[in-house]
Amino acid sequence: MSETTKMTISALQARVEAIFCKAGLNAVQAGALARVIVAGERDACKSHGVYRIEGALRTVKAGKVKADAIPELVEQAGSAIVRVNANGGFANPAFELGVPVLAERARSCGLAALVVNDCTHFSALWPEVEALTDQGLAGLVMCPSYATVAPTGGNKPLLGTNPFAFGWPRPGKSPYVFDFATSVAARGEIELHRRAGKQLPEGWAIDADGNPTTEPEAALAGAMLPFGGHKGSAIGTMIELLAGIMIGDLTSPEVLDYLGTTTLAPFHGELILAFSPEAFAAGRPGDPFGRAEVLFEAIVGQGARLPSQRRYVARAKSESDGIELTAAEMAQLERLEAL
Ligand code: NDP
Ligand code: PYC
Repeated sequence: MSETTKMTISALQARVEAIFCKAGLNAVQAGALARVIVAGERDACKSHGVYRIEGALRTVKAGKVKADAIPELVEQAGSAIVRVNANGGFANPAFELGVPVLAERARSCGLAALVVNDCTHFSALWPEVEALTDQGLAGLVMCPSYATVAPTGGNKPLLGTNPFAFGWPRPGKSPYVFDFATSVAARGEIELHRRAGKQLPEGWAIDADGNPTTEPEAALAGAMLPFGGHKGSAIGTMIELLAGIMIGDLTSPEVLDYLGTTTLAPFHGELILAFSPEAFAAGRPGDPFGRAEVLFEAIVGQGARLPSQRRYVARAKSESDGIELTAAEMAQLERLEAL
Protein backbone atom coordinates (compact mmCIF):
# COMPACT_ATOMS: atom_id res chain seq x y z
CA MET A 1 0.00 0.00 0.00
CA SER A 2 1.46 3.42 -0.95
CA GLU A 3 2.24 5.96 1.74
CA THR A 4 -0.24 8.73 2.55
CA THR A 5 0.17 12.06 4.39
CA LYS A 6 -2.37 13.68 6.68
CA MET A 7 -2.67 17.40 7.25
CA THR A 8 -5.23 19.70 8.84
CA ILE A 9 -7.75 21.51 6.67
CA SER A 10 -6.24 24.88 7.59
CA ALA A 11 -2.70 23.68 6.78
CA LEU A 12 -3.78 22.54 3.31
CA GLN A 13 -5.70 25.82 2.81
CA ALA A 14 -2.54 27.83 3.64
CA ARG A 15 -0.37 25.74 1.28
CA VAL A 16 -2.79 25.91 -1.68
CA GLU A 17 -3.40 29.64 -1.15
CA ALA A 18 0.38 30.25 -1.06
CA ILE A 19 0.82 28.43 -4.40
CA PHE A 20 -1.78 30.68 -6.00
CA CYS A 21 -0.36 33.87 -4.44
CA LYS A 22 3.14 32.95 -5.65
CA ALA A 23 1.69 32.47 -9.16
CA GLY A 24 0.49 36.09 -9.06
CA LEU A 25 -3.17 35.72 -8.06
CA ASN A 26 -4.50 38.49 -5.85
CA ALA A 27 -5.83 37.69 -2.36
CA VAL A 28 -9.53 37.43 -3.33
CA GLN A 29 -8.79 35.03 -6.19
CA ALA A 30 -6.25 32.90 -4.30
CA GLY A 31 -8.37 32.61 -1.14
CA ALA A 32 -11.60 31.64 -2.90
CA LEU A 33 -9.86 29.13 -5.19
CA ALA A 34 -8.01 27.49 -2.33
CA ARG A 35 -11.25 27.20 -0.29
CA VAL A 36 -13.08 25.30 -3.03
CA ILE A 37 -10.14 23.00 -3.85
CA VAL A 38 -9.50 22.20 -0.19
CA ALA A 39 -13.23 21.58 0.34
CA GLY A 40 -13.00 19.04 -2.51
CA GLU A 41 -10.15 17.17 -0.80
CA ARG A 42 -11.83 17.44 2.62
CA ASP A 43 -15.01 15.85 1.25
CA ALA A 44 -13.15 13.20 -0.82
CA CYS A 45 -14.21 14.72 -4.15
CA LYS A 46 -10.89 14.08 -5.88
CA SER A 47 -12.07 15.10 -9.37
CA HIS A 48 -12.15 18.74 -8.15
CA GLY A 49 -9.45 18.66 -5.46
CA VAL A 50 -5.70 19.41 -5.54
CA TYR A 51 -5.31 17.90 -9.00
CA ARG A 52 -7.14 21.01 -10.31
CA ILE A 53 -4.42 23.45 -9.09
CA GLU A 54 -2.22 22.73 -12.07
CA GLY A 55 -5.01 23.41 -14.60
CA ALA A 56 -5.86 26.70 -12.90
CA LEU A 57 -2.19 27.77 -13.03
CA ARG A 58 -1.94 26.72 -16.69
CA THR A 59 -4.98 28.89 -17.45
CA VAL A 60 -3.37 31.88 -15.69
CA LYS A 61 -0.11 31.32 -17.61
CA ALA A 62 -2.00 31.10 -20.93
CA GLY A 63 -3.50 34.53 -20.20
CA LYS A 64 -7.07 33.14 -20.34
CA VAL A 65 -7.97 34.21 -16.80
CA LYS A 66 -7.07 37.45 -15.00
CA ALA A 67 -5.05 36.69 -11.91
CA ASP A 68 -5.65 40.17 -10.45
CA ALA A 69 -9.37 40.49 -11.29
CA ILE A 70 -11.67 42.14 -8.76
CA PRO A 71 -15.27 40.96 -9.17
CA GLU A 72 -17.88 43.67 -9.32
CA LEU A 73 -21.52 43.74 -8.26
CA VAL A 74 -23.58 45.21 -11.10
CA GLU A 75 -26.34 46.62 -8.93
CA GLN A 76 -29.95 46.62 -10.06
CA ALA A 77 -31.54 47.83 -6.81
CA GLY A 78 -34.44 45.68 -5.63
CA SER A 79 -34.34 43.40 -8.71
CA ALA A 80 -34.64 39.64 -8.24
CA ILE A 81 -31.69 39.32 -10.65
CA VAL A 82 -28.36 40.02 -8.96
CA ARG A 83 -25.45 40.22 -11.39
CA VAL A 84 -21.76 39.98 -10.63
CA ASN A 85 -19.16 40.53 -13.31
CA ALA A 86 -16.13 38.41 -12.50
CA ASN A 87 -14.15 40.75 -14.76
CA GLY A 88 -12.24 37.89 -16.33
CA GLY A 89 -11.26 36.25 -13.03
CA PHE A 90 -12.34 32.96 -11.48
CA ALA A 91 -16.02 32.38 -10.66
CA ASN A 92 -15.46 31.58 -6.98
CA PRO A 93 -14.68 35.09 -5.64
CA ALA A 94 -17.50 36.50 -7.80
CA PHE A 95 -19.90 34.00 -6.23
CA GLU A 96 -18.67 34.90 -2.73
CA LEU A 97 -19.30 38.59 -3.48
CA GLY A 98 -22.82 38.01 -4.81
CA VAL A 99 -24.20 35.46 -2.38
CA PRO A 100 -25.12 37.78 0.55
CA VAL A 101 -27.10 40.04 -1.83
CA LEU A 102 -28.71 36.99 -3.46
CA ALA A 103 -29.77 35.63 -0.05
CA GLU A 104 -31.25 38.95 1.02
CA ARG A 105 -33.23 39.26 -2.26
CA ALA A 106 -34.44 35.64 -2.09
CA ARG A 107 -35.74 36.30 1.42
CA SER A 108 -37.52 39.50 0.38
CA CYS A 109 -38.87 38.33 -3.02
CA GLY A 110 -39.27 34.57 -2.31
CA LEU A 111 -36.90 33.75 -5.15
CA ALA A 112 -33.89 35.46 -6.71
CA ALA A 113 -31.15 34.70 -9.20
CA LEU A 114 -27.43 35.38 -9.15
CA VAL A 115 -25.85 35.68 -12.59
CA VAL A 116 -22.07 35.51 -12.76
CA ASN A 117 -20.61 36.68 -16.08
CA ASP A 118 -17.14 36.58 -17.63
CA CYS A 119 -15.64 34.00 -15.30
CA THR A 120 -13.42 30.94 -15.43
CA HIS A 121 -15.14 28.06 -13.64
CA PHE A 122 -13.47 24.73 -12.92
CA SER A 123 -14.87 23.73 -9.55
CA ALA A 124 -17.55 21.54 -8.01
CA LEU A 125 -20.91 23.26 -7.44
CA TRP A 126 -21.84 21.82 -4.04
CA PRO A 127 -19.83 24.43 -2.06
CA GLU A 128 -22.02 27.07 -3.73
CA VAL A 129 -25.25 25.19 -3.02
CA GLU A 130 -24.17 24.78 0.61
CA ALA A 131 -23.60 28.55 0.87
CA LEU A 132 -27.34 28.91 0.13
CA THR A 133 -28.59 26.11 2.39
CA ASP A 134 -26.45 27.64 5.19
CA GLN A 135 -28.75 30.67 4.84
CA GLY A 136 -31.92 28.54 5.07
CA LEU A 137 -32.54 28.76 1.31
CA ALA A 138 -33.06 26.08 -1.33
CA GLY A 139 -30.83 26.51 -4.37
CA LEU A 140 -30.16 25.38 -7.92
CA VAL A 141 -26.79 26.02 -9.56
CA MET A 142 -25.73 25.31 -13.14
CA CYS A 143 -23.11 26.28 -15.71
CA PRO A 144 -21.84 25.17 -19.12
CA SER A 145 -18.21 24.00 -19.56
CA TYR A 146 -16.75 23.24 -23.02
CA ALA A 147 -17.91 21.02 -25.87
CA THR A 148 -16.92 17.50 -24.81
CA VAL A 149 -20.26 15.63 -24.74
CA ALA A 150 -22.15 14.28 -27.78
CA PRO A 151 -25.92 14.85 -27.69
CA THR A 152 -27.84 11.56 -27.59
CA GLY A 153 -28.13 10.28 -31.17
CA GLY A 154 -25.09 12.34 -32.22
CA ASN A 155 -21.39 11.40 -32.24
CA LYS A 156 -19.36 14.62 -31.89
CA PRO A 157 -18.57 16.77 -28.84
CA LEU A 158 -21.06 19.64 -28.60
CA LEU A 159 -22.53 20.05 -25.11
CA GLY A 160 -20.43 20.56 -22.00
CA THR A 161 -20.30 18.25 -18.99
CA ASN A 162 -22.59 20.98 -17.60
CA PRO A 163 -22.84 20.46 -13.85
CA PHE A 164 -26.19 20.76 -12.09
CA ALA A 165 -26.60 21.00 -8.32
CA PHE A 166 -29.48 21.38 -5.90
CA GLY A 167 -29.67 21.96 -2.16
CA TRP A 168 -32.46 21.91 0.44
CA PRO A 169 -31.77 23.18 3.97
CA ARG A 170 -32.45 20.82 6.87
CA PRO A 171 -32.59 22.66 10.20
CA GLY A 172 -30.12 21.06 12.64
CA LYS A 173 -28.83 18.61 9.98
CA SER A 174 -26.53 18.60 6.98
CA PRO A 175 -28.50 19.77 3.91
CA TYR A 176 -29.88 17.56 1.17
CA VAL A 177 -27.50 18.27 -1.72
CA PHE A 178 -26.90 16.63 -5.07
CA ASP A 179 -24.31 17.81 -7.55
CA PHE A 180 -23.42 16.04 -10.77
CA ALA A 181 -22.19 16.46 -14.30
CA THR A 182 -24.90 15.96 -16.93
CA SER A 183 -22.45 13.62 -18.68
CA VAL A 184 -22.27 10.09 -17.24
CA ALA A 185 -19.28 11.26 -15.19
CA ALA A 186 -17.29 14.48 -14.86
CA ARG A 187 -14.38 14.88 -17.31
CA GLY A 188 -12.13 15.07 -14.25
CA GLU A 189 -13.03 11.42 -13.54
CA ILE A 190 -11.82 10.41 -17.02
CA GLU A 191 -8.57 12.27 -16.44
CA LEU A 192 -8.11 10.54 -13.06
CA HIS A 193 -8.67 7.13 -14.75
CA ARG A 194 -6.06 8.07 -17.38
CA ARG A 195 -3.53 9.03 -14.71
CA ALA A 196 -4.18 5.81 -12.78
CA GLY A 197 -3.90 3.70 -15.97
CA LYS A 198 -7.44 2.39 -15.40
CA GLN A 199 -10.09 1.51 -17.99
CA LEU A 200 -13.36 3.45 -17.93
CA PRO A 201 -16.64 1.72 -17.15
CA GLU A 202 -18.64 0.95 -20.29
CA GLY A 203 -21.11 3.57 -21.44
CA TRP A 204 -19.09 6.66 -20.47
CA ALA A 205 -17.67 7.64 -23.84
CA ILE A 206 -17.17 7.09 -27.56
CA ASP A 207 -13.93 7.44 -29.54
CA ALA A 208 -13.26 9.91 -32.36
CA ASP A 209 -14.95 7.51 -34.83
CA GLY A 210 -18.09 7.33 -32.70
CA ASN A 211 -17.45 3.79 -31.38
CA PRO A 212 -17.90 2.94 -27.68
CA THR A 213 -14.59 3.01 -25.79
CA THR A 214 -13.28 2.28 -22.31
CA GLU A 215 -9.83 3.81 -23.06
CA PRO A 216 -9.45 7.17 -21.26
CA GLU A 217 -7.17 8.58 -24.03
CA ALA A 218 -9.66 7.62 -26.74
CA ALA A 219 -12.52 9.05 -24.67
CA LEU A 220 -10.70 12.36 -24.20
CA ALA A 221 -10.06 12.52 -27.95
CA GLY A 222 -13.64 11.43 -28.77
CA ALA A 223 -16.79 12.42 -26.91
CA MET A 224 -18.32 11.77 -23.53
CA LEU A 225 -21.95 10.62 -23.28
CA PRO A 226 -24.83 12.33 -21.45
CA PHE A 227 -26.21 10.60 -18.35
CA GLY A 228 -29.62 8.96 -18.78
CA GLY A 229 -29.57 9.11 -22.60
CA HIS A 230 -31.99 11.66 -24.08
CA LYS A 231 -32.92 12.95 -20.59
CA GLY A 232 -29.38 14.04 -19.67
CA SER A 233 -28.91 15.36 -23.20
CA ALA A 234 -31.98 17.61 -22.75
CA ILE A 235 -30.91 18.81 -19.29
CA GLY A 236 -27.42 19.59 -20.65
CA THR A 237 -29.07 21.58 -23.46
CA MET A 238 -31.26 23.44 -20.96
CA ILE A 239 -28.10 24.49 -19.10
CA GLU A 240 -26.59 25.83 -22.35
CA LEU A 241 -29.78 27.87 -22.81
CA LEU A 242 -30.28 29.18 -19.25
CA ALA A 243 -26.69 29.54 -18.04
CA GLY A 244 -25.16 30.41 -21.42
CA ILE A 245 -27.47 32.10 -23.93
CA MET A 246 -30.05 33.55 -21.49
CA ILE A 247 -27.43 35.24 -19.31
CA GLY A 248 -25.56 36.62 -22.33
CA ASP A 249 -22.54 34.41 -21.89
CA LEU A 250 -20.76 31.67 -23.83
CA THR A 251 -22.17 28.22 -24.64
CA SER A 252 -19.90 25.16 -24.41
CA PRO A 253 -19.08 25.07 -28.16
CA GLU A 254 -18.29 28.80 -28.04
CA VAL A 255 -16.03 28.22 -25.02
CA LEU A 256 -14.08 25.57 -26.92
CA ASP A 257 -13.74 27.91 -29.92
CA TYR A 258 -12.47 30.66 -27.60
CA LEU A 259 -9.98 28.47 -25.70
CA GLY A 260 -9.02 26.12 -28.55
CA THR A 261 -8.29 23.36 -26.02
CA THR A 262 -9.79 21.44 -23.10
CA THR A 263 -6.51 21.58 -21.18
CA LEU A 264 -7.37 25.02 -19.76
CA ALA A 265 -10.23 25.83 -17.39
CA PRO A 266 -13.37 27.01 -19.23
CA PHE A 267 -14.46 30.64 -19.48
CA HIS A 268 -18.23 31.31 -19.41
CA GLY A 269 -21.01 32.34 -16.99
CA GLU A 270 -22.98 30.72 -14.20
CA LEU A 271 -26.59 30.83 -12.98
CA ILE A 272 -27.57 30.41 -9.33
CA LEU A 273 -31.23 30.34 -8.25
CA ALA A 274 -32.23 30.75 -4.60
CA PHE A 275 -35.69 29.98 -3.16
CA SER A 276 -37.20 30.71 0.23
CA PRO A 277 -39.21 27.58 1.13
CA GLU A 278 -41.18 29.54 3.77
CA ALA A 279 -42.22 32.16 1.20
CA PHE A 280 -43.40 29.53 -1.31
CA ALA A 281 -45.27 27.51 1.32
CA ALA A 282 -46.85 30.54 3.03
CA GLY A 283 -50.59 30.11 3.55
CA ARG A 284 -50.49 26.41 2.66
CA PRO A 285 -50.86 23.60 5.16
CA GLY A 286 -47.76 22.12 6.83
CA ASP A 287 -44.22 23.25 7.52
CA PRO A 288 -42.07 22.67 4.38
CA PHE A 289 -39.01 21.65 6.41
CA GLY A 290 -40.95 19.15 8.51
CA ARG A 291 -42.62 17.70 5.42
CA ALA A 292 -39.24 17.37 3.69
CA GLU A 293 -37.94 15.36 6.65
CA VAL A 294 -40.82 12.88 6.22
CA LEU A 295 -39.75 12.40 2.60
CA PHE A 296 -36.05 11.97 3.48
CA GLU A 297 -36.91 9.46 6.22
CA ALA A 298 -38.99 7.45 3.73
CA ILE A 299 -36.06 7.37 1.27
CA VAL A 300 -33.57 6.28 3.88
CA GLY A 301 -36.18 3.90 5.35
CA GLN A 302 -35.98 1.84 2.15
CA GLY A 303 -32.24 1.39 2.62
CA ALA A 304 -31.34 4.07 0.06
CA ARG A 305 -28.83 6.77 0.91
CA LEU A 306 -29.20 10.49 0.43
CA PRO A 307 -26.83 12.23 -1.99
CA SER A 308 -23.90 13.92 -0.22
CA GLN A 309 -24.01 11.41 2.64
CA ARG A 310 -20.67 9.97 1.47
CA ARG A 311 -19.24 13.49 1.40
CA TYR A 312 -20.44 14.33 4.88
CA VAL A 313 -18.85 11.15 6.26
CA ALA A 314 -15.57 12.05 4.52
CA ARG A 315 -15.82 15.62 5.84
CA ALA A 316 -16.28 14.47 9.43
CA LYS A 317 -13.24 12.18 9.07
CA SER A 318 -11.10 14.98 7.60
CA GLU A 319 -12.19 17.32 10.39
CA SER A 320 -11.22 14.84 13.08
CA ASP A 321 -8.19 13.08 11.53
CA GLY A 322 -6.98 15.55 8.89
CA ILE A 323 -7.10 15.40 5.10
CA GLU A 324 -5.36 12.39 3.60
CA LEU A 325 -3.23 12.94 0.49
CA THR A 326 -1.60 10.15 -1.51
CA ALA A 327 2.14 10.15 -2.17
CA ALA A 328 1.44 11.29 -5.77
CA GLU A 329 -0.76 14.17 -4.56
CA MET A 330 1.88 15.27 -2.03
CA ALA A 331 4.57 15.14 -4.72
CA GLN A 332 2.37 17.29 -6.95
CA LEU A 333 1.74 19.81 -4.16
CA GLU A 334 5.47 20.05 -3.38
CA ARG A 335 6.34 20.43 -7.06
CA LEU A 336 3.84 23.29 -7.41
CA GLU A 337 5.21 24.93 -4.24
CA ALA A 338 8.70 24.86 -5.75
CA LEU A 339 7.66 26.63 -8.99
P1 NDP B 1 -20.95 11.73 -9.11
O1 NDP B 1 -21.57 10.87 -10.14
O2 NDP B 1 -19.74 11.23 -8.43
O3 NDP B 1 -21.98 12.12 -7.95
C1 NDP B 1 -23.13 12.81 -8.21
C2 NDP B 1 -24.01 13.04 -7.02
O4 NDP B 1 -24.73 11.84 -6.77
C3 NDP B 1 -23.34 13.41 -5.71
O5 NDP B 1 -24.15 14.36 -5.05
C4 NDP B 1 -23.30 12.06 -4.97
O6 NDP B 1 -23.24 12.17 -3.55
C5 NDP B 1 -24.59 11.45 -5.40
N1 NDP B 1 -24.58 10.00 -5.34
C6 NDP B 1 -23.66 9.15 -5.85
N2 NDP B 1 -24.03 7.87 -5.61
C7 NDP B 1 -25.20 7.91 -4.94
C8 NDP B 1 -26.08 6.94 -4.40
N3 NDP B 1 -25.81 5.64 -4.52
N4 NDP B 1 -27.19 7.35 -3.78
C9 NDP B 1 -27.49 8.66 -3.65
N5 NDP B 1 -26.69 9.63 -4.13
C10 NDP B 1 -25.56 9.27 -4.77
O7 NDP B 1 -20.64 13.17 -9.77
P2 NDP B 1 -20.06 13.58 -11.19
O8 NDP B 1 -18.87 12.79 -11.58
O9 NDP B 1 -21.17 13.66 -12.16
O10 NDP B 1 -19.58 15.09 -10.83
C11 NDP B 1 -18.54 15.30 -9.88
C12 NDP B 1 -18.30 16.77 -9.64
O11 NDP B 1 -17.83 17.38 -10.82
C13 NDP B 1 -19.52 17.59 -9.23
O12 NDP B 1 -19.20 18.19 -7.98
C14 NDP B 1 -19.68 18.64 -10.31
O13 NDP B 1 -20.08 19.92 -9.84
C15 NDP B 1 -18.28 18.71 -10.85
N6 NDP B 1 -18.28 19.20 -12.23
C16 NDP B 1 -17.90 20.49 -12.47
C17 NDP B 1 -17.89 20.97 -13.76
C18 NDP B 1 -17.55 22.40 -14.06
O14 NDP B 1 -17.59 22.78 -15.22
N7 NDP B 1 -17.26 23.23 -13.09
C19 NDP B 1 -18.26 20.13 -14.90
C20 NDP B 1 -18.70 18.81 -14.52
C21 NDP B 1 -18.67 18.36 -13.23
P3 NDP B 1 -21.83 11.82 -2.78
O15 NDP B 1 -20.90 12.93 -3.15
O16 NDP B 1 -22.19 11.80 -1.33
O17 NDP B 1 -21.39 10.49 -3.28
O1 PYC C 1 -14.89 17.60 -14.64
O2 PYC C 1 -16.16 17.82 -16.43
C1 PYC C 1 -15.38 18.28 -15.57
C2 PYC C 1 -15.06 19.72 -15.62
C3 PYC C 1 -15.13 20.54 -16.70
C4 PYC C 1 -14.74 21.78 -16.25
C5 PYC C 1 -14.45 21.67 -14.92
N1 PYC C 1 -14.66 20.41 -14.53
